[in-house]
Amino acid sequence: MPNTQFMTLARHIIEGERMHPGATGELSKLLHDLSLAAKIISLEVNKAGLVDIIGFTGNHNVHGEQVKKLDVFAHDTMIQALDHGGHLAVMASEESEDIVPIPTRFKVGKYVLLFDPLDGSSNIDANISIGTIFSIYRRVSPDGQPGTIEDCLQPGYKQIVAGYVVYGSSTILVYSAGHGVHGFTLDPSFGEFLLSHQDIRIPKKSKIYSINEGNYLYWHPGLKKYIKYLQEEDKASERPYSSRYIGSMVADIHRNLLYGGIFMYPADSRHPKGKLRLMYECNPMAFLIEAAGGRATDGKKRILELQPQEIHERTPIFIGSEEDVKQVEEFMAREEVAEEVLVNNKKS
Ligand code: FBP
Repeated sequence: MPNTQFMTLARHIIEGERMHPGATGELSKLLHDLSLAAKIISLEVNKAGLVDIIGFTGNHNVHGEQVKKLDVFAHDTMIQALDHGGHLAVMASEESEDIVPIPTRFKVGKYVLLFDPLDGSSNIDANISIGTIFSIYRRVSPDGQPGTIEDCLQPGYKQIVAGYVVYGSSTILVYSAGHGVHGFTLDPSFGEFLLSHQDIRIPKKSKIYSINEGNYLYWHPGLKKYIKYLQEEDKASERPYSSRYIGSMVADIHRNLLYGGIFMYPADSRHPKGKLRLMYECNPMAFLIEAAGGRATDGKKRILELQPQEIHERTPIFIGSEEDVKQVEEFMAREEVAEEVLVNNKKS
């Protein structure tokens, strides 16, 4: 890789495509359009306190949540930046109940884009980091035709690119096209994403856990034991761990990617499928974290191997430093065995 001092995102993508003989440059153009949308959203987020974009629209989205003005702005910006380039067959967004077809006046392409236009939106008004999450597949329906729901319901391991943009103290776009995970910081002085974090590797073991402990009462008994275990003192295993939870998945995952850590949004007795969405939150993050040497499961099964049934389906997720994710899986499995023995003993 040449001198990276002025490695722009555009150049990095084109250099990456050279590793794919037969690449047409379409993916580079698609990612370029996506980065343009990120720049526009970043500008609006940065001045959110000044313009009338804070607060609610008064409408509710497909999840029954109140929609924020910035959510709609981010959704519309993504659609407008990406619907006319001729690279996409179809899109799907957290803010749209159904798949988003490419307007018939534009050429359809061979890629499929799923995105969460503004993740962590409950934090917007408090000026806490929020983000955009994206996931790209190759279409499975015939070329030249409008894309279909089947194009959007592919298992995560079929992603060809995934990433996120975090709008925080600076705006950083992190992506992987399967060759490592790289971060680009937006230089607002000339509006370019420049390589700032090359080939990010997540530490195998960490000292940070991220989970909404307010839900403790409703958790799986094995998870309760695991969190108590992390809070005990033991120098050899570097416990107690530190608890860090921002409540914006993008911001929590970004921190854990750089420092190491385990992020968990489990199923619980109130939310049997957890809260986070498989297609445009968990799959792209799992693709990134695995590409950085980490692990991502639903407590048992690899997130990327889950076969999606619908666009907005939810899944429990345990993601981050490999050894930590394996450990929480062991705690929960042990509890289930104990539970089974208990039930069988009661029967006998
Ligand atoms: P949105 O995409 O609707 O913002 O929801 C997702 C999210 O905000 C995640 O970013 C975050 O990890 C989680 O919900 C926080 O949920 P909770 O407030 O229940 O801990």
